[in-house]
Amino acid sequence: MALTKKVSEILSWYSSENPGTLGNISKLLMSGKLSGTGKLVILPVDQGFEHGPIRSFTDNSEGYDPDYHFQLAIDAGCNAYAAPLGFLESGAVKYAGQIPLILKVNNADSLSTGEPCQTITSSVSDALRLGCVAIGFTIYPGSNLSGKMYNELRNLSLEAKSKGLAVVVWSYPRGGSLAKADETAIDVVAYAAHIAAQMGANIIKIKPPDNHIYDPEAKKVIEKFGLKIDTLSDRVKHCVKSTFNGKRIVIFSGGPAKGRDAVLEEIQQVAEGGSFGSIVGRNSFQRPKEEGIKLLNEIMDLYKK
Ligand code: FBP
Repeated sequence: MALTKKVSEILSWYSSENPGTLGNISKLLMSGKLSGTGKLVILPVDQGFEHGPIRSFTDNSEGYDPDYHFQLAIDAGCNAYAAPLGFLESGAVKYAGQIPLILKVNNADSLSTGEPCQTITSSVSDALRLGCVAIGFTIYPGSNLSGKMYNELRNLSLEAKSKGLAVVVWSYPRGGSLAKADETAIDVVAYAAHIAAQMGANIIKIKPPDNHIYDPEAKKVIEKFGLKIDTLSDRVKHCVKSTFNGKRIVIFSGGPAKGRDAVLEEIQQVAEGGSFGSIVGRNSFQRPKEEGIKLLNEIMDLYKK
């Protein structure tokens, strides 16, 4: 399929990558209902691992079935489906070739306590065997164990890219001296996005930031230069700028389930701020299927404007 001008422009920002990795980034950008627009809507379903099955799948119990999520992502026309090893293994043969897959190669559960950290749960070989276009990896900037995660990301990225895969990084600040409210502070989220870009992420996934500022030194700079952080769209603009002045694909997560209007209002602002898309899990698979598809399509429409 011929690439659109927009997708070619985006790929030009990744010119140090090999043809395999570039091809896989382009597969992500050229699939689903947003194909060719330079925007992405991805379905992530790792919440069963991260939050447990009761919290994740009881609202819509069809979600206990791994096939459900493959079919939801395909029927909704998402650019890709991201999940841990077990869910992908379960449907990779049945749905082979129907939607780009991202293997989430590290995970954390909600049962353990202590400093937040993710553990490697699958490999680059698994991703290749399952026909994935990318590995997905979470880092927790701020955690006292962030160095361990950065180091693992560095090694897995090197291997994934050398084998032609793309790398998607979930960059979620937490742990260390960060209080819960600091995890989405504008300076912290922008910093986390920048770290992921510096680590070579091809696609960066962050949470929508709020107007709280964590670091007093950053606050001084924000005030001195009158950086606009009042609206969500201002803050998204700042995060996009923080990822190499918009030359990295940065997308925003959906968060806990909320009403349709609240989801669309938030994503409208995220889109206005120049986001390259959204990654929406609970807000899609915790609704009845038709409603989930409708909402995902309404989200895609916001990115088509
Ligand atoms: P949601 O749209 O459900 O928020 O999914 C996005 C996501 O990044 C998932 O991939 C992940 O399981 C979840 O958020 C983690 O959220 P948290 O780290 O806040 O528990």
